[in-house]
Amino acid sequence: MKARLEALCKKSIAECSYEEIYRALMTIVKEESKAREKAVKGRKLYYISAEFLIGKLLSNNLINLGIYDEVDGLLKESGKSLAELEEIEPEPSLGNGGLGRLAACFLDSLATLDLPGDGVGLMYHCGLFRQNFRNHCQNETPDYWLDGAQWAEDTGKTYEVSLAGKEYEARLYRLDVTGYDGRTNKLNLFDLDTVDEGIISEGIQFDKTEIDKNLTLFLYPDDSDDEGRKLRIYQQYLMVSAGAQMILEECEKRGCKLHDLADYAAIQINDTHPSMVIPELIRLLGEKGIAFEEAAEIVTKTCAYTNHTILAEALEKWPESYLEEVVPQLMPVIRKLDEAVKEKTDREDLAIIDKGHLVHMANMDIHFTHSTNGVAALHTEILKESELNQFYQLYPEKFNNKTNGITFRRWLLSCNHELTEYIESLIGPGFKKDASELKKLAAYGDDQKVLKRLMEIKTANKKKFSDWLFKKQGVALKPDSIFSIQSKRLHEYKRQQLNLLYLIHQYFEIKNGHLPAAPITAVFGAKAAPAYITAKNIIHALLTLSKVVEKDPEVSKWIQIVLVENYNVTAAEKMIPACDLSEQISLASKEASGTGNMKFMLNGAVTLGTMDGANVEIADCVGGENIYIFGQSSRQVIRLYEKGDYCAREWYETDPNLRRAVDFIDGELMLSEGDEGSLRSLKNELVGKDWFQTFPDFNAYVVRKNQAVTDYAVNPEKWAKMALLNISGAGYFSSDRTIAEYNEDIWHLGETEEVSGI
Ligand code: DL6
Repeated sequence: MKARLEALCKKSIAECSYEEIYRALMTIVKEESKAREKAVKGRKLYYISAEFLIGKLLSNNLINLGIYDEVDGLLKESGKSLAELEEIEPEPSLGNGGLGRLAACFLDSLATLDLPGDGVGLMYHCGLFRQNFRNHCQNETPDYWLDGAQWAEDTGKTYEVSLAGKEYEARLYRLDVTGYDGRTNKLNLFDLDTVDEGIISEGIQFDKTEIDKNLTLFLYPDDSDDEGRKLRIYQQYLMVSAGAQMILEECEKRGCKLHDLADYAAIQINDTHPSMVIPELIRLLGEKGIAFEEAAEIVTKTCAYTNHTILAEALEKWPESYLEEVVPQLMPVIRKLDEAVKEKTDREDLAIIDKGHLVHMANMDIHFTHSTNGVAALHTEILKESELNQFYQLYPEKFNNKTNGITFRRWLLSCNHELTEYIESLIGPGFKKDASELKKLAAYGDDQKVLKRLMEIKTANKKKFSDWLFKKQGVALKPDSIFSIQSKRLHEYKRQQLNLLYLIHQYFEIKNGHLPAAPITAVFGAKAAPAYITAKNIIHALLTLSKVVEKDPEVSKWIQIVLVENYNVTAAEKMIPACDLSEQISLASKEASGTGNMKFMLNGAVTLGTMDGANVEIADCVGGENIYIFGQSSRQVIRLYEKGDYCAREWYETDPNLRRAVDFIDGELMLSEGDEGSLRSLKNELVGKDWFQTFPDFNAYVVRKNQAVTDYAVNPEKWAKMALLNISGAGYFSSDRTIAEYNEDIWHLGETEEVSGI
């Protein structure tokens, strides 16, 4: 390895700059990955997704290729460090939240399990946006992560895509996805040569009508106006049309007669963003001479759909007129699909095109794919029993659950070396390939030496995170406090505002001499969608409160509130190993699954959560005594919505503690630091609506969280045992398990051959 590196750099490692070492290592990774490419026999998966939140690649690839330790040693010998090397690597900005990170974990697991499966998506030039805080507010600027670099391989291939009657050339870029001891698959990303970052002005504003220049600039461009909504359709169609052409071309090259497409390809539609792949494939098959009915059947056999949310506003519905304008070639197909459905049933809630001329993408997905899955047991039950019950009655055989998972390579082996080594010293290396082996750790539940070492590793990780944050934001943390972390997209249903109310409550308690059992460091990582005003108001309230607390010497001894700027995969890799208490406090029934909850437990944090999403299964795996559950059940919540008589104001008026916390939001102290309009509006939103029922869960949350803080402070052995049992109970949440289930029940992927090929 040393000779190889030095030959590439043409000098000794000690003399190389980090840039030179980085480039040389990426070349070695490329060569090693190439050697693991294999041809495919039978079905290959195409996972189409608007997001792939893959994170930095180098360390993960070195681990997957089995050369991490060697490279680490070589660098150390030459006075260099892999950690510093990582600093110069750009962080790909191709995703937003759990949905995109899940897609990245799935690619890793597919390659690790030696399954043929590629990703299909878009090459965004500026990602979502870069977040910074100014005047206690979120500010957005473009995330120029690509910075002109040739980051993925230009295949030289282009596909013609017709948008609003104009032809565009979608260029195909490819990135290797190398599994842990497995095969190499590809991530296929499309882009237009004409996209021009120069049209961005004032933060992340740009002319939404200049399609040739703006099409792949941003992920999820602002859709608060008609132009923005149409731009989403433009983007989605570019992705699915180029993707569908590529898939058909690859299959035909492998000898597929298109009548047998389903024997060669399985297409997983990740949420509704890629739904247009259904009519597009039917259209393309039609061009190749296959009649509509047969084409629809082939596509139904080939495609499967994953639902990631029950939030109605996130299930896309496009006005027929927008689709007519942007993709007129698809509308005849969509209308025929709709007619086929209407021949079967006259139920309005099953129609693809409703009476208001809205096209329901999820409805099209369920009718014209062979599988619809939810992403956690509770989520799937809710889909079957209520949200999609009308579909479940029609197609019970299509519905199935695939509880999400995470790749342990990135979320343990790569982000927490100390813990990984320690686990290996206790139970051997088997858990790296077979996550269920983590169960063996439970045998050490009463071993004081092991528990002590586990807590030492946690403290070391808290210090590391604190050093990293100090470098990045100039904020110093206290590693002897309890680190409670809530990191996820900012959304009212995830209830960062409940955490805010708790912290205000604690502020009053401390002022009144009721001190918490341990100092609390409350860490948040969250981006708010730029047009989501309430989410931005919550960020503002948290930042303002952080300042108010910091300025109060009495309170700041006990509480520190920190928002990590520009939360992304790299930040998550630092935060998660440092967490004591994992905040998973969504309103029960609203979080489809969550995957942060899994990453935290795997790294020895204890969950404080509602019975929502995968928290329910986490509770099953660790046992009720190793998790802090609170709040209304999903049944209670659903019933309350059905009755429609939830009145936040009544709770506010009858609970003095709650009222005191809510009134603080736009009280004198907060107004002395923050913006009156924003704070008032947040308070009014809560008292007047509180759509995600924070108030009914407030007291239970306070009690449970205080219990956790007390256990942490007063009974460290109990705490350490809980941490250990969380790690040992995490095996089920490996994405290897999830992918094996998808393959077994939905994809049935083909074998691969040891020949370098496709
Ligand atoms: O399935 C991945 C991820 C889940 O873990 C989250 O619970 C869920 O919110 C997320 N869904 C989305 C889709 N849109 N919304 N909202 O991001 O998927």
